[in-house]
Amino acid sequence: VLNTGMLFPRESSSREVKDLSGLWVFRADKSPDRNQGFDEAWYKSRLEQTGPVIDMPVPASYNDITQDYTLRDFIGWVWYEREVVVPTRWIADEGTRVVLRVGSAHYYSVVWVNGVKVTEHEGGHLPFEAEIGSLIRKDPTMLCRITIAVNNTLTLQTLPPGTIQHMTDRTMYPDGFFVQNIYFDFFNYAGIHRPVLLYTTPKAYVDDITVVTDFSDNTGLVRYKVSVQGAAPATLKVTLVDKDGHCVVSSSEPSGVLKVVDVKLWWPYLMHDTPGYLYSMEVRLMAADHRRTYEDVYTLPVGIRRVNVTSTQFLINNKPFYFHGVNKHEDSDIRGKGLDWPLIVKDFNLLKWLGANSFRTSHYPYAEEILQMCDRHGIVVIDECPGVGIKDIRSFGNTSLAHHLDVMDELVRRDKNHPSVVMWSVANEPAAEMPPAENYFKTLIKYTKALDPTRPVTYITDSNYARDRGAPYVDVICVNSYFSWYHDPGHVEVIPIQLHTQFENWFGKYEKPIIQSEYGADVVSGLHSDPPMMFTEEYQKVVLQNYHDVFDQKRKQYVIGELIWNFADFMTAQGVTRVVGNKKGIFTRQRQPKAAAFILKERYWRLANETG
Ligand code: BDP
Repeated sequence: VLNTGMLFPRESSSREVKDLSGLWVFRADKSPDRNQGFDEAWYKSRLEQTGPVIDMPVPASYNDITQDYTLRDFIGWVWYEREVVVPTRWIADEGTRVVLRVGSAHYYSVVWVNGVKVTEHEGGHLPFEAEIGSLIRKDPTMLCRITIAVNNTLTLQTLPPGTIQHMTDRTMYPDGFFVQNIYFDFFNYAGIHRPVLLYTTPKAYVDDITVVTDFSDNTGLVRYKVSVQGAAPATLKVTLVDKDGHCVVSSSEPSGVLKVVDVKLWWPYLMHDTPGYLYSMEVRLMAADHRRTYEDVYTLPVGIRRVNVTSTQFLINNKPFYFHGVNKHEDSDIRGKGLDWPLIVKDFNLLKWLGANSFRTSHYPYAEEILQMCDRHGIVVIDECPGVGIKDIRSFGNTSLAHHLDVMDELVRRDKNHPSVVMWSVANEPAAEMPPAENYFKTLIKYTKALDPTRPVTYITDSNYARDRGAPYVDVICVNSYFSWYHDPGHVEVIPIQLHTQFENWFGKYEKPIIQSEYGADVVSGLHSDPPMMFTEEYQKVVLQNYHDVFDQKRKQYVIGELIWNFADFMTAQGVTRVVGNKKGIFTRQRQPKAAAFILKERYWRLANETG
């Protein structure tokens, strides 16, 4: 289990943040074995001294930035570099820690500062960091040259898994030809996807905070634990402040329970007049070593709420919660999976327009900035790890499982304090019928529950209810189905009976609440036909209506949610079933509505009125 924290870098009276977003220098290593950069130690000098470089924005996927299709489809190491001027006051003072933090880079990263390796990290979608103060101090010029090599190769042991296939028939393929096979349906965007930051803390600092909330009558209970690094003994002051800036309770213990009288609970969007109510927990640390004293201040937003699951319901603050929401992707034109504020805010406005109260982070952890928006707006989140496409039996082996546990560890560490996150999803559509799936999911779910005993755990299945080996271990059954699309294409009349059977089978066997975690149909925006035909706006509408009729019967019993696939069209690998990407969005990739968006809007607002 990870023993250091991963608090989101926030400015405070004791901490500064320097955002390194902007232009970096870039080169893809197109040598046949992709290893020239390591052989020639490109990190030792400025990148432009070892070969040609281009401009590359950070954060962004590199794939769609240039006109070069070999870069769009590139597999292997790419090199990023940026020189930074570090404020003298950061390094003049040995009592200041300087931390380099990468929000996420896909997939494997190695980081050097001034030619010295400072860290490496496996996996996209999650942050990693290294302390670099002492290294910069060693350089008389106070230079800080950051080099990051990122490799997007996926293997059977990565998450998500993939395979590299070399085509050796020289009568058919050019020399060195190989492809990256993947088992998931979105483009394998790569590069530095989230901001790279430098931030400071004092040498003695608040390393981690864990908050678990509950309430009894009108008293809120905030169970907390603060961990401190760098010096002892420490005096701590923990203060909970409400939205108006009033201190409601405080303590000087590193752990304990704060009691909040007349608590204002954190409620989901549309369930309450003031959704997303957040207190601020200010943690003030005073510490001393033999040389001096340090003061560190970190402020964590805290939403007080409780989550429970029964055999037929999902309860938030003891009230039944019905998920009427979407599945999303981090995906847009040009920037690919790069964090983009205009897009994030637009998407939240569209969620509110729709009356959506929730989404699933299909199929990987989204940026923390997005979860912070969910906390503030009361949008409920099913937080999914990158366990998508576990289809090959070799991906159920011990190495894969060990990595999957590490990823859950990193994910829970990062997201444990978000009130919006109400459930963990450990995988999407794995081959759950294979014999090794039983032990794999049993171990994985048990481990996740040990990391966080307060949230339910699920994974998303498309297996047969009678043969799915992981379902016994989940708290909520999440089922994907595409009746009248991948099965019986063109026949919407099969939906009522097939969906009814699906629900009765799963509930009959497990007596657990069920979420329809995906359903939908592709539409090329602007295609029309009546009677409806596949790929037209009318067909998507009628598929949705047929699903909705069954949801309405079952939601009074044990169906606790419906998440459309997908919020917006998104890019995929090229293939014969994908017309420039997956078109199951109710919005286009440019976020304009298709006809079905209006059906969903009407429904979600009606559900909000009926179910809260
Ligand atoms: C589901 C997957 C999702 C796909 C969707 C589809 O979970 O990632 O994009 O099907 O095919 O099986 O549209």
